Amino acid sequence: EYGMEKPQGYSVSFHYNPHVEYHHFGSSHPMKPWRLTLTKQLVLAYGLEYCMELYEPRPATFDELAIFHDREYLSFLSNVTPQNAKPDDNAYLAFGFGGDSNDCPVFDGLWNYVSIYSGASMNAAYNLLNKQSDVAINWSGGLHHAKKNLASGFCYINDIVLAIQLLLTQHQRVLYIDIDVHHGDGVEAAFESTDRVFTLSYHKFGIDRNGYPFFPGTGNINEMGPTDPANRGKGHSLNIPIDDGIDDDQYKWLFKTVTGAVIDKYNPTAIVLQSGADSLGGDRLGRFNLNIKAHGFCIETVKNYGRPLLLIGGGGYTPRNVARTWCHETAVCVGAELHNNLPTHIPYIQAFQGAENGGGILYPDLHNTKRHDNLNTDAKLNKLVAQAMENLRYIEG
Ligand code: ZLV
Ligand code: CA
Ligand code: ZN
Repeated sequence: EYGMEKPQGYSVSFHYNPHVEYHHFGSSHPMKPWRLTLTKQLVLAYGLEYCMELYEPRPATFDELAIFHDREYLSFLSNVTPQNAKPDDNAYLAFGFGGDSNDCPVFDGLWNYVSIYSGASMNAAYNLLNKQSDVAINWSGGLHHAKKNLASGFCYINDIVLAIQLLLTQHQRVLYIDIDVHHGDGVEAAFESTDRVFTLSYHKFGIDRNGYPFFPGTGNINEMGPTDPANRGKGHSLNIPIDDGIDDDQYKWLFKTVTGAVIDKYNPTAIVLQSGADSLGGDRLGRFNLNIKAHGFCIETVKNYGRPLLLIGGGGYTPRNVARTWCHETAVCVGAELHNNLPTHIPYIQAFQGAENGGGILYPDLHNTKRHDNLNTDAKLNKLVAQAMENLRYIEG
C-alpha cells in the first residue's frame, strides 16, 4: 500500500506510548522525556514507520511490576505526589527519593510515567517471545539503576529486569549488554545469583578531580558478580571500565572484541541491548567522545549475530543528539541508510539547526564538541581486553 515492504522473514517492531513525553522531572533536571518526542519526529520524518510494526503499549500494572519490585516500594511509588511527599520521612529517603542530589525527584504523574516505559519494554519482550519480531525497540526504557526497593540515578522501575524476566520464561541464556556511559548496576545486581543471565556493561569508571567517583561508582574490571563458588552467578558479569574521552576507533575495537568473545563463549539465545546515548561526544553528563555512527556500530554488531534482540534506550542528556542516534539505530535495525540532510518540514526542526545544534544534518561531527581529553591509551585498552578475556575463563565449559 505504501510501496515499501519489509524484507521477507525479518521483522522489527517499535514499541512506543507517546504519553511518556508529557512528564517532567523539573526544569533543572538533566533527564528530559521530551527527547523522545524529538526521536519520534526524526523516525517519522525519514519514513521509518513503514519499515517496521508500530505498537502503542498499555502501561504496566502494579502486579506486573511486582514480578521484580517489592510491593511496599510500589505502594509508596504509586501513592507519592509532589503535594503529599514528606522529604524528611524515613520511607521517602529509604526508597531513594530526595537526598542531597535529588537525582530521583517526585514529580506529577510519576507512577504513570514509570508504568508507561515499563509496559513498553514488557510489550517488546512479549513480541520476541511470540516470534512476532526479530528486533523489538523501546527507546523510552533502559532505566538500569533501579533496584527492587530503591530508586536510583533517575530510575524508579527497572524495566530491563522485568523484560529479561519475561524472556527467561522461554530462553535458557539471556545476554544483557549496556553501552550507557554509566554502569548497569541494577540489572547486574538483580541477576547476580543466576547463570541464566550474563551482564556486560561498558562505562566510565574512576575518581574525579573533586574526589567523587563517577556515578554509580561500581563496575571495575575485577567486579564479576558473587565470589562464592557455590553461587551460580559467579563470573556471569563482565564490567569494562573506561576513562574519559574514548574515541570512535578505540570504542569500536573494544566493543567488537569483548562482546564477540562473550557471545561466542556464553552463546545466548536472546540479547537485550541498552543503548544509552550519554556515551556520545558532547553529552551533558557523559565523558566519552563517540560519534553517532560509532555508537550505532555497536547495535549493528549485535544485530548481526541474529539472535532475538530487545533494543532499549537509557541515558542521553543532549536531546538533539539522543534523537539523532536513536533514529540512526532504528534505521540500522531495519537495514535502511538515511540521508544526512534532515527533512526540513518536520516539527521541532529548529532543535537541530544552527551550528551549535548540529547544522541541520543527521550526522554532525560530535568530536568537535569534545570537552574531555582522551585518557585511554591503546596500551591501557589492550591490557583491559586481556583482563576481560581472563575473566571470561570462568564461563568456559
Ligand atoms: O543515564 O549533575 O552523581 C540512566 C543513566 O545511567 C550523582 N548522580 C549523585 C551521587 C552524588 N551525586 C550528585 C551530583 C550532582 C552533579 C550535577 C546533576 C544536576 C542535576 C541533577 C542531577 C545531576 C546528576 N546526577 C549528574 N549525575 C548524577 C548522578 C546520577 C546519574 C544517573 C544516570 C542515569 C538513565
Ligand atoms: Ca554501561
Ligand atoms: Zn547513563
